[in-house]
Amino acid sequence: MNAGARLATFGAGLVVAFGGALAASGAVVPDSYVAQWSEGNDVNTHDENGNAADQQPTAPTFSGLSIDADGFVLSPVEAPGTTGAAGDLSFQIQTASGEAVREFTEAHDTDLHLIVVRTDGAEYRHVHPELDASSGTWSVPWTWDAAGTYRVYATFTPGAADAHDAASITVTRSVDVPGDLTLAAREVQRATEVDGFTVSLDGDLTAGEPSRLTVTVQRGGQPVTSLEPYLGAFGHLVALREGDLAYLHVHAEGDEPQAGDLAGPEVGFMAEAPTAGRYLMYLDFQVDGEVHTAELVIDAGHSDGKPSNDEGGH
Ligand SMILES: [Cu+2]
Repeated sequence: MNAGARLATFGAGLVVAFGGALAASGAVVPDSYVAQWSEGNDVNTHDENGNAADQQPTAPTFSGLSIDADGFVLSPVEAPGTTGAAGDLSFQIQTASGEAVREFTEAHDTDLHLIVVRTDGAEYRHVHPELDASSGTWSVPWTWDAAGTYRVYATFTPGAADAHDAASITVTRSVDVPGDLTLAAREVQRATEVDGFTVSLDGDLTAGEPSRLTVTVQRGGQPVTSLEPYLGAFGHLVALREGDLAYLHVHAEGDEPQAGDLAGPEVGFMAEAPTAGRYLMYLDFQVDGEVHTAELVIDAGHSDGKPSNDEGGH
């Protein structure tokens, strides 16, 4: 699945539409949520009622740069050795002394989120492996479609189910897949097409500040109002910093939807870019029971008011 290669690039004119689109969206962010962001809290630590856990006021707004975090380690990743070979991708979350962790806490409808992306930002996948509780090994059926060096991110919350004030943890490793390689250049892309949907992104990332982003989903020129809940929100947005692929925490706005709720065409997110520069964004959204992934690229500007480079390109 290399959606990036066949995606049409739309004009940068959408950039300036942000103010109006936001006003029209009617998206509401609870004041408390904004306050938490202003204080620099990692809102990933919220419990199931959306209340932020009172901890880690200085937590960084990104992670996913290390094989270990908070005493948990991503084991070496087992996967097919070549492209096209069917097999499993498997790994363990281990303690620092190498013991497999077997207890996890559900977050966003699952115990562990696995993101796999090639280092150029192509070949993105977001899957939910299954845990063999007896061995502590997570696995998911796997076939590499293309050669390259991949970053594997596991995001999870360790501990028993009542540990709802625990922060989620992201650990990462690189996996090499041999073969002929064509790397993709990642240019700014504010809108894209995937599976017949047009997905556009309004809003600007500003280094060091919470930034509101609005995603709009259309099909055949018509707004899509039948977005279904997916992973505890009406869309799941992952942002990676180009250059080191640091993993940003992005949070959907609003209360967690209930089964049967529908939304759209706009979904709001809060994100904080630690630095200026380019960010690779991946939106998973669900319509009619099917999950689609839109790939978008935006630049974060400086907090001194300098605009991002989005309009000029590189
Ligand atoms: Cu996930």
